[in-house]
Amino acid sequence: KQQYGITEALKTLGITESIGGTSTGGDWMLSDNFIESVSPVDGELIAKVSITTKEQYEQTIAKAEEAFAFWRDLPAPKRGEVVRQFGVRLRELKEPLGKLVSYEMGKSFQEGLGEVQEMIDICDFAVGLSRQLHGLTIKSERPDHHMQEQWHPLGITGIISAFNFPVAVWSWNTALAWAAGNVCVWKPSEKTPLTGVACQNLIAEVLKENDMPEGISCVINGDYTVGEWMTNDQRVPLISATGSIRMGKIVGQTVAARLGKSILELGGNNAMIVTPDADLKMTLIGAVFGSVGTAAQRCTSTRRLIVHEDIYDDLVGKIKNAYSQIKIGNPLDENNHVGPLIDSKAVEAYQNAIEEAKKEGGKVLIEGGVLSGEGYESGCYVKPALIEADNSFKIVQEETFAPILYVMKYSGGVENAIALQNGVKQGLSSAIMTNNMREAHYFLSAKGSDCGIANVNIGTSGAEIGGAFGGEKETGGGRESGSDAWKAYMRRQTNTLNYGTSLPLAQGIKFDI
Ligand code: UN1
Repeated sequence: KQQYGITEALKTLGITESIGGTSTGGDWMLSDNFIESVSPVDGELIAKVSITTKEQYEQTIAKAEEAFAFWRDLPAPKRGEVVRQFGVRLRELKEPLGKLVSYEMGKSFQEGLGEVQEMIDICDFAVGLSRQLHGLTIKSERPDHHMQEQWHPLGITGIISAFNFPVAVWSWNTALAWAAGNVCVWKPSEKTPLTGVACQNLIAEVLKENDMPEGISCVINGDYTVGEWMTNDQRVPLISATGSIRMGKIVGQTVAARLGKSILELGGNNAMIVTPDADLKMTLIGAVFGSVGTAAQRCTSTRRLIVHEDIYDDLVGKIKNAYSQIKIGNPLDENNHVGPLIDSKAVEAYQNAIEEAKKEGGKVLIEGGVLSGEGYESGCYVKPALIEADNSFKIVQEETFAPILYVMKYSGGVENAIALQNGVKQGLSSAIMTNNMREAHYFLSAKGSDCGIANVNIGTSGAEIGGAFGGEKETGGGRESGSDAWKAYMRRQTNTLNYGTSLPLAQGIKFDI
C-alpha cells in the first residue's frame, strides 16, 4: 500500500517551491538565477532550484577540502557506518524518493523504486567494502625487505550525473567514494535538480546526526558552465561523468589536459542477438522491456535487435503484438508500462530519428508518434516505434534516447550477428538469446561481444550493482559500482620497507661510498 501522494513525498524530502541550489551539508545557498523543474508527467512546474554562482562554487570546494582532511583520517569502517545509516534512511524513504524520481524524471513508479533499491544495494556493498580496501603484499627481491600496496583516498570526487538515473548513479559514485575516504561534490542534471536536493537533504541529516563536518557531501547546480568549473579544477582529482558521448569527449579531454582522472559512462548502442536456438518467450520479455522500459531512456536500453532469418518473421510478429499492448501514460499509475520522455527536445530527437531512418530506407513496422489529449498534456508521451533497418544507416549508428527499436536480419553463424553487433562506435551492453552452448560461449569469448556488459539469456538493461558497470570504445571505458570499481576512487601506493641493517639496491646495483 502506498502511503505518500506527490505532495507528501515532496514535503517529506524537504522540497519547497523555491530552493537554494548549493549545499555543503548545512543550509542551502540561494542565488538570483533558477532552474525550473517541470515534470514531464503533467507539464507542471514542481519547484525551482537556484544556480550555483562562482563564489558559491569556491565556498563549496573550500568546505570540501576542509572536510577531506577530517574524513580521510576517520577509519574506513567508521565511514562505512555513516554509509550504512544512509542506506537505512533510504529504506525508510524508498517510497517518497521513488515517487519523486518517477514524477521529476518520468520513469514508472516501479522503476523509481528500483532505482532507490540500487542505492540501498550499493550502500550495503560499500559498507562491506569499507573493511575490504585491500592491497597486496609482494615478495621483495632484496633480503629483509617488505613490499606492500596501500590504497589511499584521492580527495574530492566530482560527480556529473544524467537525468535518466538521477539518484542511483550518484549513489554508485558516492557510496564507494565515501567508503574510500573521498568527499563528493555533485552536479545533478539540470533536468532533474530536485532529486538531487532530496538526496542531499537525506545524507545531510545522517551526517549531522553523526556530528560530521560540512563538506563531505556537496551539491552544486547549473548547466555545463558549472560543470566546467569542476572539470577544470586542479583541486578535484577525479571526475566521474555520466551522459552523452559529446559531453564525455569534452569532459575527458578537459580533465586529461590537467592530468586528472576521470570515469566516463557514456552512450550505448546496445543490441540483442536472437539465434535460432533462442527461447522466444524469454526473448520477448527481454527485448520488449529493454526497448520500451524507462521509455528507452537507459544507456543500457535495447536499440538494435539482430535476429536470425529462420525465426525473424515469427519473432517480429510477436514483438509487434506485444508492442500493441503496451500502455503509455502517467508513470505513477502502476497500470502503465511506459511514461513520458524527459522533455520536448527529446521528443524532437525521437521524431527526427524516425524521419532519418525512413529517409535512409528503413521500413516502419510500427509507426510511432507523439500522443496528445487527456493525460498527455505535457506533450512528452510517445509511442514506441519498430523499424526494420540496416546496421549501416547513419541513424542506426547513433544512440537516440527514445523508444525506437531497429530490427535487422542475419544469416549464417553467430559470428555474423556479432559482427553487426560490434559494428558501432559504442560498447556498453549486449545480449545473446540462445540455448546453444557453443553460440553462448563464442559470444563471451575474446572474439565475441566487444562491450563492457555481455549477457546470455538476459536483456541488455537492468544490470545488478555487484558487477562493474560501464563500457568500451566511445562509451568511455569507465567502470562504476561493483567488483573492484572502487579502485578508480583511490590512489595506489607501493611501499618498500627495509628492516635489515644494510641498504642493498634493487637490480643488484652496487654503489659503495
Ligand atoms: C544508466 O542508464 O545510466 O543496467 C544506468 C541498468 C541500470 C542502470 C542503467 N541498472 O539498466
